Amino acid sequence: MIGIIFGPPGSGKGTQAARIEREFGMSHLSTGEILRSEVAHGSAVGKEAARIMAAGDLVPDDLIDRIVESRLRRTDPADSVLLDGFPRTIEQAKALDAMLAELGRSIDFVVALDVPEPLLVDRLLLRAAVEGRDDDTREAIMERMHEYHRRTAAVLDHYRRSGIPVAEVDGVGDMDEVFGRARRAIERVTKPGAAGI
Ligand code: B4P
Repeated sequence: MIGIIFGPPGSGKGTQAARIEREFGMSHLSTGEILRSEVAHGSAVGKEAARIMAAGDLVPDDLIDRIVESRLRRTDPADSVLLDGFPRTIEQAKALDAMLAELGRSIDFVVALDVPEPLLVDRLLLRAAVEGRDDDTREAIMERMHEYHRRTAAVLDHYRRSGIPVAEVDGVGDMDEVFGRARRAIERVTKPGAAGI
């Protein structure tokens, strides 16, 4: 099974992905986490990505596509994978379609978290105060929101047009409440005889 957790910055993708991973026995592949680890290790990829991420911009598609492709190729075909933070552009979505076609796999569901923008900004500013992430400054947050509307939001339509089940889940409420909604949406697809989400 291949799933995608989708949503704007601060919508709870990483938070919900950890819970979905445990509940459904999926491996979690977060491009944001991979990039932050490359930055922390000072690798060539990390050096290229650090400045872009701190400004709230998207790192180049070809770099991200290579990272995801190499991880997917190392995954056992029988393993379920949850993609978090990827794809973030139509180009990445098309690259993913090609990678999965080559591996004989396909996307089973997309869970899209819906949270109003003022709440997203509050959550990220709160995280800035706790964790001090380089891209959680007010300026970078506003740029991430802008990039989301400009380049990422259209990815959902790509999947709707492809006939892949897309579940829009209300991401407002406590983390367990949001997880309950996401879990029910995924179960509708993964349980035999389900009508889809
Ligand atoms: P990500 O790591 O994906 O960062 P994000 O969009 O902010 O999501 P994140 O998972 O961190 O936030 P979450 O909603 O879980 O990407 C970081 C950067 O990497 C990008 O800006 C970009 O530069 C680069 N990048 C990554 N993937 C890329 C790609 N494919 N292409 C190009 N560039 C890419 O949580 C946010 C906060 O809200 C947390 O503090 C959490 O505790 C809190 N929260 C979660 N759920 C909550 C709830 N229900 N109630 C209250 N608070 C909640």
